Amino acid sequence: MSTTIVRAACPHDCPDTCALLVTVKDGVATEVRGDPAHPPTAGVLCTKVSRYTERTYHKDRLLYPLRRVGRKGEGRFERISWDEAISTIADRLGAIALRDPQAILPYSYAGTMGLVQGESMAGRFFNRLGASQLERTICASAGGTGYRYTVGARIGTDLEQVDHAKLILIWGGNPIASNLHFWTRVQAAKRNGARIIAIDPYRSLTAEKCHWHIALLPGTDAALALGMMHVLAAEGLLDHDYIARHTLGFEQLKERVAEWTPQRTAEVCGIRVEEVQELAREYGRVALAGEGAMIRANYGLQRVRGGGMAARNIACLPALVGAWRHPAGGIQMSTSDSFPRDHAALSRPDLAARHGAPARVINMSTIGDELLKPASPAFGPQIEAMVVYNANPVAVAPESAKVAAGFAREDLFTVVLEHFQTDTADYADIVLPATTQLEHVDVHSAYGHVYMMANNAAIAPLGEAKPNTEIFRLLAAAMGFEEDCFKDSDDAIAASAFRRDHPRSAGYDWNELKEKGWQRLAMPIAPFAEGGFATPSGKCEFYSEQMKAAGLDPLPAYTPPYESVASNPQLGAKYPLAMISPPARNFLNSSFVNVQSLRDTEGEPHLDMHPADAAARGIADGDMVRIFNDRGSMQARVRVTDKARLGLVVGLSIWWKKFAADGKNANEVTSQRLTDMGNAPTFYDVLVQVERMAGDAAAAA
Ligand SMILES: Nc1nc2c(c(=O)[nH]1)N[C@H]1C(S)=C(S)[C@@H](COP(=O)(O)OP(=O)(O)OC[C@H]3O[C@@H](n4cnc5c(=O)[nH]c(N)nc54)[C@H](O)[C@@H]3O)O[C@H]1N2
Ligand SMILES: Nc1nc2c(c(=O)[nH]1)N[C@H]1C(S)=C(S)[C@@H](COP(=O)(O)OP(=O)(O)OC[C@H]3O[C@@H](n4cnc5c(=O)[nH]c(N)nc54)[C@H](O)[C@@H]3O)O[C@H]1N2
Ligand SMILES: [Mo]
Repeated sequence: MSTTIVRAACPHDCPDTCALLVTVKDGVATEVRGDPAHPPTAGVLCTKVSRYTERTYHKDRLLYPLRRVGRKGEGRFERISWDEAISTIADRLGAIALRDPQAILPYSYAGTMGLVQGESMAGRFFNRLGASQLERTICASAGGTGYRYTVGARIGTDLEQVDHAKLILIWGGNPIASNLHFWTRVQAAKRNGARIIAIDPYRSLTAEKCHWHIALLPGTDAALALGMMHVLAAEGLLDHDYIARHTLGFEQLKERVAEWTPQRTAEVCGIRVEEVQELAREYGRVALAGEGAMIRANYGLQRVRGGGMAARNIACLPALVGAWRHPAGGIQMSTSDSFPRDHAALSRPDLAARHGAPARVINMSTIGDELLKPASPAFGPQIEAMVVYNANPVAVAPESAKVAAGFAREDLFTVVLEHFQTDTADYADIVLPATTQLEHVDVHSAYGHVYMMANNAAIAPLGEAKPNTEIFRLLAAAMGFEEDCFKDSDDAIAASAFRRDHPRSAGYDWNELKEKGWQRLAMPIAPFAEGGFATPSGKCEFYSEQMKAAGLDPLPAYTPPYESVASNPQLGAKYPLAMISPPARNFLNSSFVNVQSLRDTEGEPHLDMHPADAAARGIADGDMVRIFNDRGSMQARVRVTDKARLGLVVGLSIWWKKFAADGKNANEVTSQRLTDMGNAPTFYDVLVQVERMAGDAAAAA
């Protein structure tokens, strides 16, 4: 009997990117623990990942290549050999590529965040093929763009400093569910006397545990930040020295925020005037006292029409009050740009050059519309083939009826690389079984801390599963791609992932990282204490020439949602309830929904609804309801609760459609309209109506 401990990294789309210790007994992974020595992980894992072996050894794991025998979406498949699968795919893609390779589209996101199993070999393959490029906007590109315009790069407050903060604004985030290791630090800060404030339309698990919860209307965060800046400027709560040395456009900003009186702000945000004033004063006071005033700006505030501007406005706040001076001050939205990743080496964009003009770009967030477009001079060729990996678009992409209709096209050839028979895999022509993190090698950056992370393979692949890299190697060989890079091993790719010539990752050595498991980048603990922003001016840009050039307002502004009762009264008369569908604690986007113990904890699709909104519709706690708008409908069981503010309904997500009674989820009602910046989706910019389903009695469950 042999027992070993293997160093690994959590691959999931979460800011925490934990260091794992995997216990392997006689070739079987028996336990996954958090590494106590890794400062961000500190020996703790979330419920989902502490049960990782349950997912890896799940009875429904895909273990063999499959060919569809039923209708698209029906989910009937038969086993085929790898040889047959690869030659079928190579023949189909090859024939399409002869006409126009841009009729082929890869579709992937962050099922694994690994740099090797993500965009390395797959990127090389599609670049060499000349396929359409996918614009990967589904999560973070609105806020990322707004933040970059202002601060220059997605760099922010160091997670390990949070314990020392005296004030923490948790703005549009629910860290107990989605950023657990940040929450642990918030608890430490709280014990040291910090005050914690949640800014969220919903009393989330996190908001419930904060000292103060400001329940603004969805999509109004940009206005709240403008109102805060108004108060700071009007009451002289400003760090004039920091402003003079490290910011650009203060005079114009002052003029702009003068319009945003607390009264106007409160009205737009649906909160009290005193809430605007108190929030600004407390923030200014703590920062100007030289104590840590930190903002954790998260994703909840970006998924609306004005999401980019909201992130930008909030990113202006720390510079106004000099909060960046303190290591536990400033703002963290993402630490992603801290990492000197070598994209050119990983995915080899140079391989596309042989095709002449750059390939067209297709936005993943409008995949429903894109799949339904015919060929045209403006669009180019119709999409004839899709290769999906690390993603589940039929469940997660907006306006799902159109997405499903697109995937159901008989003339579309679809390949899905997966661990499980997801809603998307049901539409595949060929399903290929992929390995999980315990079965392959990878290297990771993170977006909530600043450590490079190694993942060693703990066990042999289950069944006939193969790593994504190996699948694209086989496809490349079958299609006659002869470049040497298609023979690189996963270790060779990992060795090229970070730049050795960059001061933050100087001397990066993959073999050393594999052995140690993790390595901190050479990042300062207070990145902008002395300015040095990554913008064109080197300052925090209250006024942005880049935004002006992009046709945007160069100053902080407020863009109302597409769909709100205030911004669209006509639509609001028909569909008076704002709906948001943020992550459920026990799911990770749509991953883990099929792990029985985790699904049992979530129960079934729910809709949280304010008592007055429920009463007005004759809805009682436990009733089944239909949630609908012009795009579609879904069913859920109501929880009557004042966690949802009046006029708001909340459906924690993202359910697999096939586990819902009606085969639908929240994305039936979301729209494909895009944000002001970054071409991102507007998942939380949705109006619906809710009605009790006829014949349904409460307590049916
Ligand atoms: N357990 C778990 N963890 C996850 C994920 C998961 O699915 N499950 N997903 C991962 C991924 S991909 C991401 S992007 C992150 C997302 O995690 P977060 O950054 O926490 O973002 P969301 O979960 O989208 O929303 C967080 C909160 O924002 C609130 N919110 C909604 N609309 C608004 C608004 O207009 N303004 C404000 N201020 N708040 C609003 C919601 O009510 C919710 O409580 O988490 C990651 N971690
Ligand atoms: N209504 C609503 N919709 C949303 C959101 C919301 O809050 N509300 N959130 C949005 C956000 S923030 C995001 S990031 C997206 C997430 O959307 P996706 O990135 O599509 O995330 P998942 O749904 O978790 O699907 C990832 C899939 O990748 C597979 N996978 C994991 N590892 C591997 C691997 O190594 N190889 C292969 N081949 N497959 C692998 C998993 O089994 C899983 O099925 O969803 C978005 N959709
Ligand atoms: Mo995300």
